[in-house]
Amino acid sequence: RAIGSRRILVSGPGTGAETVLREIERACARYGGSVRRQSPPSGGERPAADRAGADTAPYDLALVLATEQALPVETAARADLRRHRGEGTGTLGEEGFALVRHGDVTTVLADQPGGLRYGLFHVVRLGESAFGPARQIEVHRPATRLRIANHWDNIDVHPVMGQVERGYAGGSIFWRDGALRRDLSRVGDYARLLAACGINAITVNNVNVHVTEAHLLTTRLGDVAAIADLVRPYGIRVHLSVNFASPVALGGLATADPLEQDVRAWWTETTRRVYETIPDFGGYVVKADSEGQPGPFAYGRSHADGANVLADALAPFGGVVHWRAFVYNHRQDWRDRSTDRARAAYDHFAPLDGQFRDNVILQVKHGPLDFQTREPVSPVIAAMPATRLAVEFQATQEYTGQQRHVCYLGPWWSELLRFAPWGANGDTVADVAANGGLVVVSNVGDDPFWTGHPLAQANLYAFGRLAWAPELDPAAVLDEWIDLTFVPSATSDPDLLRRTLHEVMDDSWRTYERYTAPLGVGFMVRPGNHYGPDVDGYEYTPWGTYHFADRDGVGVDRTRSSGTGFTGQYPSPWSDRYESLQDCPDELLLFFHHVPYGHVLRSGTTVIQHIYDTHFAGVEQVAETRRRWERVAGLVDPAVHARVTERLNEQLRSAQEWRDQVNTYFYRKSGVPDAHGRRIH
Ligand code: BDP
Repeated sequence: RAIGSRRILVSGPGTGAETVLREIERACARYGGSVRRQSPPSGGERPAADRAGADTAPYDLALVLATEQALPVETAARADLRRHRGEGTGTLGEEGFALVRHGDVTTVLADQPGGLRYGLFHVVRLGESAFGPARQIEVHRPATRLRIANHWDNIDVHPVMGQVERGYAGGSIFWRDGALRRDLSRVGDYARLLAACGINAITVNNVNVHVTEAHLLTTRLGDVAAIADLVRPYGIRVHLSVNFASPVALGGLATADPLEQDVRAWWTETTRRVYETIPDFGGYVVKADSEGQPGPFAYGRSHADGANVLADALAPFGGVVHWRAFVYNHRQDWRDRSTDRARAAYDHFAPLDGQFRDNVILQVKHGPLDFQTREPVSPVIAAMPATRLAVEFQATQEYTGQQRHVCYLGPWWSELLRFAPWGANGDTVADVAANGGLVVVSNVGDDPFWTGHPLAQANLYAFGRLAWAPELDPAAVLDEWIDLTFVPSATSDPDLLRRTLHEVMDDSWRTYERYTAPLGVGFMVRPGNHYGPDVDGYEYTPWGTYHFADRDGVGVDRTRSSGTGFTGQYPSPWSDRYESLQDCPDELLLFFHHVPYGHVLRSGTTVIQHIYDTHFAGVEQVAETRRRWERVAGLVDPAVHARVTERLNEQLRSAQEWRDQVNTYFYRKSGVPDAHGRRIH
């Protein structure tokens, strides 16, 4: 609408600019318009705008997207950018852009075509307001270089895990019936979608690399190349999860010992072939010595030895290894209180700081355990100043309702990214990840709504936006997503729709927390599929995930003074805050301390009463959410409304089940009745 019959100038080198042009054509077509392409005159003739002199105005331009070099005219926008650079802004880099509005022309300037693409998506987000009154120059650059979606997809359907491990959105968008899908149209759409969120890389197979998937590195490499071709126009690079034992499994060698010359040669040659086929290949992801995956421990080598071999093979081509820090003993003796799974990543990796090559990125889960609803930040993030670190988040809602429950994770991730491990004036988690990357386990599949629960799309969007700009307010990010997804202005009551979606989603992660495991204790889920409550399900297993509830109290003593010493893995001030029973944040109390049920929280309530109160409140909030959703029945696509309604019904059922099992369990253990006399079975 804002552009009408006026002109759009897109100017920049290569396929990057072509992608932007195509996006504009699609956008115009969507609103009933069309685009007549007009190439700049060639053969020594200078572009029309240039001949005419100083500004774009005579050409009736509404929107300009150009790399600075390729801008055919000297415009006010370029002058602004120059001035801005003079003030120390520096370059915009591969992906950054500047947005300026002068008179009635909106200009996106970039150094590289990638910046034009992100600039265009920014204009789309702004909508009509990008064409409003003049505005000051805005400069946008990603805070984090690598912003990656990991897919836990298998080519074959795994007998236990299915096709997408921990996938709640149908089958894989890449693989079907043991092969690359014939119809890959969704992959192209996915690339657009990722680029629009700000994500610039993907892995296309599970971190648990089974036999079929291991061959993606060699005999099935053509499949990876086909995916890379589809996502490249959107600036998305493809990485691959590889099996550490590939030299044996694929190369027929007798060993995968990283210090063996044959093994090094195998990785070098294999990697050279990968780059021959996919010149912009991103690199490898490795889960080693973890949950049954092979690794360097089998040969008495360290994880630095293991990672460096792969890194050396990738280095000549600019590739990186994401080496996962999720290494722990999953066969521990539950009777032995001295081992603590939370300690494992730090114990394994912190001593190796400084030993990794520059192109090794240690990929650390955000918490010390495993994507629970609430965990402290992993101490590894503050322990390895000489190592590039990437922080891993989980959009696929393994432990947060499996895309049957509404759980907008933006507020949680924002809190984690802003966390300052060295205290208020020190670097944040986002700062630490700037040079390594932020990784999200994708929640996308071949489901008609992409993510099973239509509202779970917001999590992928929020990850991309926060990875680009961690300082963004997650509620504002949600607003963007609502406007882009539901186009509220197209409905009869846009305010009601927007307000309702905020009411349903803003606090949904905390609501989920209220009716599930309390105060940071975690893992009260059903073993195996991890859905629904089973308070003692993991209590006597070898997985290292315990709550130690007995008749007197609950929680894991991870203090230095009397527990596992885990608090000592944090720098000051957090090591002392977590150590102290008085100062430890309530929401993490049971992660760090074993306390009696009568222990009074900082909030003034006892632990047992807090458990009862939050569980009753959580269920009421879900019931309220369902009522609110009914109000917008006429305002959204009926199919979306119906799917969300169906999920909310299940969420309410499940929340009641959680409430009843958790409350009853603690009532029976403690014998303490609810102070408000509510019925506990
Ligand atoms: C756990 C999942 C498991 C993954 C593992 C991992 O239950 O399926 O393989 O994490 O991240 O959360 O490697």
